Amino acid sequence: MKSKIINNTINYIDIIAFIVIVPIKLIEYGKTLTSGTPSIPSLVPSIFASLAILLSIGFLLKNKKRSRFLLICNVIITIFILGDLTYYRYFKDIISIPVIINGLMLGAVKTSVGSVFKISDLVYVIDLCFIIPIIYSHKYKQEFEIKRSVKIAISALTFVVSCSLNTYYFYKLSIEQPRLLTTLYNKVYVAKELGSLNYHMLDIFIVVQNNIQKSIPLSANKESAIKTYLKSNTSDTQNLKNSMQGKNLIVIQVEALQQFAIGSKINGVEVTPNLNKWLKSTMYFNNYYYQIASGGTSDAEFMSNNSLYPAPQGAAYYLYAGNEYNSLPKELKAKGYNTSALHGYNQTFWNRNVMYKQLGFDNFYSENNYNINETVGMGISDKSFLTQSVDKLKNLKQPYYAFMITLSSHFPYDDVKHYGDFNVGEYEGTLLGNYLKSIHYTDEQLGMFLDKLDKEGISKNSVIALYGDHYAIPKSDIGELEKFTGVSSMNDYQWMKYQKVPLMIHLPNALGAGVKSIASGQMDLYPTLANMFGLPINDLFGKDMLNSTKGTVNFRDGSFTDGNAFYVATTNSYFNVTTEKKISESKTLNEEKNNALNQLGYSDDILRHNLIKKFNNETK
Ligand code: GP9
Ligand code: MN
Repeated sequence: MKSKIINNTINYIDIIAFIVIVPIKLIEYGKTLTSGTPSIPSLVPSIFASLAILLSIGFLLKNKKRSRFLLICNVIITIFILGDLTYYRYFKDIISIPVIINGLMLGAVKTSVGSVFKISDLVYVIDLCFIIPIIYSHKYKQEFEIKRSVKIAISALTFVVSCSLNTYYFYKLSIEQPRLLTTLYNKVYVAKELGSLNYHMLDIFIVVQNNIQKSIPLSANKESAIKTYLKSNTSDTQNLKNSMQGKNLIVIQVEALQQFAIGSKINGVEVTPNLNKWLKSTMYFNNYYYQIASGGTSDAEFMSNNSLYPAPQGAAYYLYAGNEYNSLPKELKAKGYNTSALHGYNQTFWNRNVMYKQLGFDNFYSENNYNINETVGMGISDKSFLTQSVDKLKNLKQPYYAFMITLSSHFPYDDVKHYGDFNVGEYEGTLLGNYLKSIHYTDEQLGMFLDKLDKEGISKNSVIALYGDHYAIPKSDIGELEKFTGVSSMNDYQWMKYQKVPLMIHLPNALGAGVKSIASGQMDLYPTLANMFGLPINDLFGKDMLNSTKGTVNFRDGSFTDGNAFYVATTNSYFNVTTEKKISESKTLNEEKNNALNQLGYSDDILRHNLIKKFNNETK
């Protein structure tokens, strides 16, 4: 009797694992995405419903075949979980098929991804270590046989019930957040509400659908809606119009430089003394947000040079490197500028070698063109990069546009021995402490670089813009940011508030210097510069920050701010920016939310259908 029970338990170990262990894994994973507070009422039933669909298919198979089928499902789910967790810690997003397709890029960030992979994640594979040998060594001896017709009936019933339940949760989410499921603009929220399995199935479905969509021409109505929007997004400008024509343009994109580092002190010592000093003679945009998606640094570059939104999944630098753009370098080039990109790293990283050509950069000074005589963190030190860059700038034919990207302050900021002796006091040994050390180091090198530009007489004939590319502290380390800022238990808005990056624009003779607090983001850099340099404002989604009264910033996940209210898409909640408290959705806010989604959709269509090329051909 006892051996019969054991035998039957082993016979059905796969089903037991699928009903008990796999749901536990998915719920635990869901908790990580939501910092411990998953939306249990929808997540748990969604998980069971999606698993039940697989179970109902498996149930039709016999013993060994069923065991192996469910085991393969378990293995695939586990791979998704491990991939998602690792990816989430670094990118604050969940992995999607386009990202896997662009996996080569991930190969290049191995060190970063490696540093966010936790050994404790291996707990997710413990069950497999037991189940695999059991299933493969077990001799299936049937103690009782369920009739085929009964099997089919149970299977069909489970399938229908679980499909209906799943459909209900998908429907509920589609009502609560329209367009979320069709665009997947907020992947974390989908996984949080519907579970990882449903999210990945949806992702696969969307990839297939996207490829089909790409091959279907855009409707004339949609195309004209896009044109109408783009036309309406240009306005007559007064302030500084054409004022910088013929001047050089130097844009410095600083790795992970966040707003909260600027002006802050530790034990009375400034974290960024050089930038603090420099910003007194610059226009300082202190309400400027990064708007990147999963393309990280490349998205920041993409937006700053094109004023288009990043791709909803993957990186535009990979997915749309073959498109035509009316980019900043291309328009400056048309005005006789020499255009150069400078970044002392592997030229293929983020597909830059391909994309820079496409964007209209004449030269790309990469790792191959620098003497890698000193490395800090991920590659060439900012000190070496910036020092060698001054010499390169001196030799460029004027007027020029030089687009520079720094590297030393790259996550995980663990090359502390090279960052110098900045004392971070109580933050010593923490991620935030190490980050501040790295930024202090980069600030020192930037100070040296800016001084050299002054001494060489470059500054007086150039516009110099400097901004941070994206966040520095992953959400999983929110506690450290709370401690540093003194804001305990940050709400969703407060977290977003700390996602600002500084933008400083220095004009010759410190023209226009002062703090500008208009709500703005990386989309807005190009239109602002275009006005000063007398460039055409064609097909841009951003605004000229110096000639706009109202600032709106739309984020890739559908969040937005109009300067007064802030909508956080991940939790579908609105906040008053002044009181930092939750508010309810008004008609105007609902319209603004839809406008944001419309703009994201228009930009996506432009990328998907290479519309700028089409628009350019039409106006030729
Ligand atoms: C490397 C650098 C890093 O070239 O730009 O990109 P990131 O990992 O920050 O997206
Ligand atoms: Mn970066």
